[in-house]
Amino acid sequence: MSYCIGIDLGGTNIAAGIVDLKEKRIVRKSRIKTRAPRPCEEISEDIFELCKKLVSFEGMSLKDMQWIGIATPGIVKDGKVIYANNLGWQNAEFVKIMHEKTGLPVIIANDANTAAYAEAIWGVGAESRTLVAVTLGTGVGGGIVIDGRIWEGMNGFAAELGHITLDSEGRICSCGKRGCFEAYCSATALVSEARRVMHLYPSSVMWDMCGRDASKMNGYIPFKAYEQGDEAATEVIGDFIKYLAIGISNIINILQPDVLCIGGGISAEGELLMAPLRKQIERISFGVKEGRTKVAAAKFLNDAGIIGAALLGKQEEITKVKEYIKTIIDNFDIDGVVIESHPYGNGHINDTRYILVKNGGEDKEYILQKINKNVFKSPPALMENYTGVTKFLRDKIIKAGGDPDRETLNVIKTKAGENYYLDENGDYWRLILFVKDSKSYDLVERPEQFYDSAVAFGNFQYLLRDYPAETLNEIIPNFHNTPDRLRLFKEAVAADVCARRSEVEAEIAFVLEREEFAQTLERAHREGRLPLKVTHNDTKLNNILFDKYTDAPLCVIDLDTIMPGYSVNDFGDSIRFGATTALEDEVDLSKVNFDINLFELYVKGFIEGAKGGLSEGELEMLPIGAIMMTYECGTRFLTDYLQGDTYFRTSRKNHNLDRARNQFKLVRDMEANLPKMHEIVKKYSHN
Ligand code: ADP
Ligand code: GN1
Ligand code: MG
Repeated sequence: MSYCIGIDLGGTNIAAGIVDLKEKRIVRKSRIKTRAPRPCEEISEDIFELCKKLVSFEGMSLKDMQWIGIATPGIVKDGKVIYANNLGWQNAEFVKIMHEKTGLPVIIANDANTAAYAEAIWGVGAESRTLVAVTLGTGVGGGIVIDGRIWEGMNGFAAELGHITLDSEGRICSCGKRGCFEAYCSATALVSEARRVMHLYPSSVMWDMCGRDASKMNGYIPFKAYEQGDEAATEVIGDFIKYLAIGISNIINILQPDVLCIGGGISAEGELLMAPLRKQIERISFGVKEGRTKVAAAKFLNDAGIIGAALLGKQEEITKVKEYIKTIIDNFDIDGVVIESHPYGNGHINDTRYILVKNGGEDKEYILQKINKNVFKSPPALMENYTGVTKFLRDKIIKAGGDPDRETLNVIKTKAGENYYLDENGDYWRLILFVKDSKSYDLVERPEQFYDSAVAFGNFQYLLRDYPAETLNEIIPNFHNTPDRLRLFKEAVAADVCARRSEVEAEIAFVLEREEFAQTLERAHREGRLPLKVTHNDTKLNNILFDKYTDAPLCVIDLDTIMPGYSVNDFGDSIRFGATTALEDEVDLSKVNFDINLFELYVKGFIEGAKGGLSEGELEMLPIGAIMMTYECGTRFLTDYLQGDTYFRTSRKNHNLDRARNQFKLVRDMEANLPKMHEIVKKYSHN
């Protein structure tokens, strides 16, 4: 059961949504008028009715919901709304009343805090420890999230960031004080400043933009006019950004959060606002180049309230998981205490977490992974390969004078001397060193990056050329045996366990039309034209780490599937994921195109990296490898879709289907480009 309800209670409207926590989406939402001020009991009754209606529309009942989370205006403490001016509430027992009506766990939080929580858990702060959100709306709201929990302060008044003072003799604020952040940086303040300044500039384009009627001014017009170079707007926006930078720098100087998120309608201005803002913040806040707070626009606009409210119930769960992770780490042979852990990366298979351990004054970073038992039937056999290969690489890297802690993965042993830990639930965990100052990419950002990754993967294969292949366990039999994948696909189509077949007849036909093609590499192998080598078998771009600062390629990771395989498949898997103009799960297929220039760069890099290790036959079959891996991966996504999404991690409805369609679009593109691909490979094969 992965559903819960999120309520966004506002002074004007009450919005409610059923949220699917697994697929990370709002399943259905609805809205009624608040008609405030009214007593808590009355408004609660309306919310209760709204919730009942909402679930019945989806053919469910309240019992199917895990909890109800509510974002409310006002000051919140211990389940009570201490004070909410626009609702007319004082010391309202909101949680108690709602719980009595619904029988469900009810969690409430202040609305700005809730919006911050949405960003901290699913939004721009999803992989960070601390997030501060500043919401620029009618007022300036604030929210602070630390270690997966909202920081309310000892009395519930924390994070009222709109009322930090920027100028004690400045503009009057709605709270009665002078010079509050809110009096300079709310949308309201922006609009009234634009009106004031506009009157000093009769020729400003803002006049036309608001139909010569100053009362029609809104928060977007000054930005639009600023973009056009309008003098009055430049003055207004200049001041706005100046004060925003001061307010934010004050917050950064106190907390140094990982992420400072800017929300509210104005955040929709994107880089027009963010670029100059970041520059000024860098100038006036404390910090060093390598470790600055990330200042980012919010991910959720209108739905932040519902989503954040729904996520409130996760606070307890997140705390529990963090505690459990500490007990897992205790079993590994390291010193110090875990001070931070959170989900990390975009892998589709394992549960990957970032771990920060403090030992005295020293910080150490690790990656903890729960090995996917559904995918890997024998984690101990897998870990035998994993440690064998990493030791082998470590020795070679040391001999070559490299940095073995950053150029390969390093497995930390358990206190019992094992290379994995088996917990009481039967789950297998491994701890590896976090490659310091590294990051991975899901899409090529600079073409050279793709070339670098090609050299790295080519070289990886070269380094393993003398690895004793006979000592490797076969982790997933027939992993890249495309005809066998086709067999499993046909079984899934015939079984059609989720009754999804009829929606995907076109995709099924696409796969079957290429049944003959699917045999190509296996046939070449049988005929002695394609040798088995020690290969990586999962060579997508996000399985390489780059230096966070210099962007130099560092380390090939995700060594779970190292097995005997075909070099052309390692080549091909990189192409399917990287030589494209869109992410692997992009839904808009007009954005998904095979990029022949990236293909060329990869060919060049891979051949160089392999240092002459590729035979004539292998070189010739590189383009086929690219089409084969794309076709095979698309087929695997479609198989998983038909089987009910049990293999690849999904985070939305139809995720696997979207991925399959995306891959098939690339297959078509590559097929059309096959002669050109062959030419390119020829060009680099003779060097
Ligand atoms: P999966 O099999 O689920 O893809 P990976 O082993 O590839 O799991 O890990 C998922 C992500 O975690 C990677 O794409 C990478 O971003 C990050 N990651 C994994 N190992 C490390 C490491 N040692 N140091 C830094 N980041 C890592
Ligand atoms: C999986 O583990 P990850 O996310 O790096 C999968 C690959 C697929 C890939 C598709 C063990 O890779 O085979 O090509 O997703 N890994 C396994 O993105 O099945
Ligand atoms: Mg991976």
